[in-house]
Amino acid sequence: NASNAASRGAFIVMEGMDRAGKTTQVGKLRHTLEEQGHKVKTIRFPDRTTPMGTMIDGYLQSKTEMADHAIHLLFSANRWEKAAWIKEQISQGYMILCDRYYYSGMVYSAAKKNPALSLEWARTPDVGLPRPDRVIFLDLNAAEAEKRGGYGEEKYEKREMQENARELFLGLAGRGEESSDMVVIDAGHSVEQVASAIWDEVMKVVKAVETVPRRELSV
Ligand code: NYM
Repeated sequence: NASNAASRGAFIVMEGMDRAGKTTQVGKLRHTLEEQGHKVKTIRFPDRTTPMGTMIDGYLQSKTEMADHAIHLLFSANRWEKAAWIKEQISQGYMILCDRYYYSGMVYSAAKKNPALSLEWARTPDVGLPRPDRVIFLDLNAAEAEKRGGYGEEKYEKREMQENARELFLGLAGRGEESSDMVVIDAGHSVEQVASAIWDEVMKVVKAVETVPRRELSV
C-alpha cells in the first residue's frame, strides 16, 4: 500500500570489475546518504562470514576445488541466506548498499566459458531474490585495472577471465530486467568524479522508491 511504499528504503547494488573502486564508492555513498538523513546498511557478496561463505572463501583462495556448477550454486545460496534480512531492512526504511550481487554471480561463472554453464542458466537460481532498485556498474578495462596495482592472488583475478567478465557485464545492459536496472559509469576518472556520477543516479532512485514498490527478480 501507499504508506508502506512511502517509507521503504532503496536497494542499491554496486557492481564492477575487480579494482574498479566498488568498496571505496560504497563507503562514500554511505557517507553522502547519511549526511542527507537516510538510514543506511552496507553488505557485500560473497558474505564470507557464514558457513557457506567460508566454503566460498576456501574456493577463491584455491584451498579447495569445486565443480563450476557447485560453486555457482553456493554463491547463489550465500545470497539466499541474506534475502529475508534484506527485505526486512528495506521495509524498515534502511537504504541497503550492496557490494556485488547476482550480476557478479552470472558473469563470473559464465566467464569460465564452460559450455554447460550459460549466462541464462547462471541467473536461474537467483530468481525470486530481492530485485535491486538500481545496479551501478563501475566500468574499468583490464589494462586500467592492472595499472591500479594489478590483481590479487584469488581465483578469477587473471586478465582473460577479467576481460570475459567485463564483456558479459556490459552485455547485461541489453538483457531484460537488467537493462532497466543497470547503469554503466566510467570508473576511469577520479574518485570524486565517479562519486558524483553515482550520486546523480542514486538521487533519482531515492525519489523513485517513494512510489515504486519493492520487487523480486523474475525469469
Ligand atoms: N564472485 C562474486 C563470483 O564469482 N560469484 C558471485 O556470485 C560473487 C558475488 O568472487 N572475483 C567473484 C567475484 C570476485 C570474487 O569478490 C570475490 P570480492 O568482491 O573480491 O570479495
